[in-house]
Amino acid sequence: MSQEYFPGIKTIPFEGPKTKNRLAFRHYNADEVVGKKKMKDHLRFSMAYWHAMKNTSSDPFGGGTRLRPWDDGSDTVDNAKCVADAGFEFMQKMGLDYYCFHDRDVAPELGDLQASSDALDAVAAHLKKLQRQTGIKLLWGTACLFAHPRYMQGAATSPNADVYAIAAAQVKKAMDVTHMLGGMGYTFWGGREGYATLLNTDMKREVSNLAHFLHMAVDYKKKIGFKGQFYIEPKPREPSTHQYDSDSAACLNFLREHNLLEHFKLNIETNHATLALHRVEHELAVAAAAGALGSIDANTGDELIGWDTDQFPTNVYMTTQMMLQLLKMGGFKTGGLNFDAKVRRESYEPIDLFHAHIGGMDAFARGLKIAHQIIADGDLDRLVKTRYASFESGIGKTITTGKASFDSLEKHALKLGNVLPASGRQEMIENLINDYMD
Ligand code: XUL
Ligand code: CO
Repeated sequence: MSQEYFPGIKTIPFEGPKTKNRLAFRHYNADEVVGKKKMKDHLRFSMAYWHAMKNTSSDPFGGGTRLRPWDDGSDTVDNAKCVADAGFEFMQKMGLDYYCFHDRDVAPELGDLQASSDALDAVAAHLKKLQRQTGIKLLWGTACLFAHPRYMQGAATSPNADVYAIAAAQVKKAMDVTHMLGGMGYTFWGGREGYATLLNTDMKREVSNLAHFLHMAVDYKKKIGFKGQFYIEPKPREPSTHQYDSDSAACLNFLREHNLLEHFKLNIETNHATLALHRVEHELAVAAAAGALGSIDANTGDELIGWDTDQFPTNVYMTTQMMLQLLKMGGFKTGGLNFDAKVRRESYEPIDLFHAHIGGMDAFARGLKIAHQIIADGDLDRLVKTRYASFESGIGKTITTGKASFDSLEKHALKLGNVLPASGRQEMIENLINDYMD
């Protein structure tokens, strides 16, 4: 890393909530211990290569606006290495310990598969060197199976077997590179694995082909000895009308039906949850209940726009609810908080990347501290426990332990008068949570 791509910006320090310095953390103090772990080990922040380094901020109505002095726009290995240098400088200055990439973010897609794979190998060797120099690790890798025109009708759900084969070869290579870089995971996001209209779609065949694809990935993982975690990232639509991996519940059902559940966990993204008309904490809770909450793509949507706007998360109420789910399941094992988020098109200067990540990291640090305090105090937990207390003994326990029958329940019910559950106390509980938000 010879050239400095972010001159004038030093490593972002922790200065506490009273600081006036906009290039400082107010809440994220990497080495501060919360509960039993350091903040950085709870949160495991990651840079999304595609948004931080490659995104130009173009939108459907206009071209890119971003200033990216590290990228000359050429499809060369040399240029890709400059982008990597800038990425590692950025991560070091931000204190981001992990990163995630698509194969085509880090290296150019060239005229044919072999040339693209060779370019990827060349850049991967450079990434390995940068990882060694900085200690930054690869949280997960993935393959871009949605940008090239060949994938216009899907990759592992394409109606064309040759396209399917090229997708498989691309994933094979991306897995090799992820493995070589010591990646802790590998993500499958079904960018176009869905349909535009059912009229031309054999859904049963497409879903079954997708399952075969993932089984082949599991086989290949074993073959090369890759120990990282496989993730599926749910998203209901956009760009497709309907995606097969539409939400946590749909993904879990698909994985179970096709005997894949033991090999996969979910990578939950906030804005995808919103598009599925769920709150992110719902998606996290569904995944966690199945023992399949693996990683998080941290961002947020705009309630008024309704697209996958991938904004940086700043809402502490939301990060608190996310951290409550995460702490309750015992924290990340292989996963982390990957900022799959982009600065607004109007925020086009390199320094805006710093402001954006500082805001996201501070919002999650506050969410972590608040969630930890809520759990430590135990009031919320006690309220929930009390609400379900009737299942801990007597007739309730026979239900919980599977010993009840309609006959035994009828016998019990006939002895009861008019029964009502206790108040849900939603407002009181919301007030309780707000007490922590100062
Ligand atoms: C797209 C999205 C992807 C995945 C990786 O909405 O979230 O960037 O995270 O392919
Ligand atoms: Co994502």
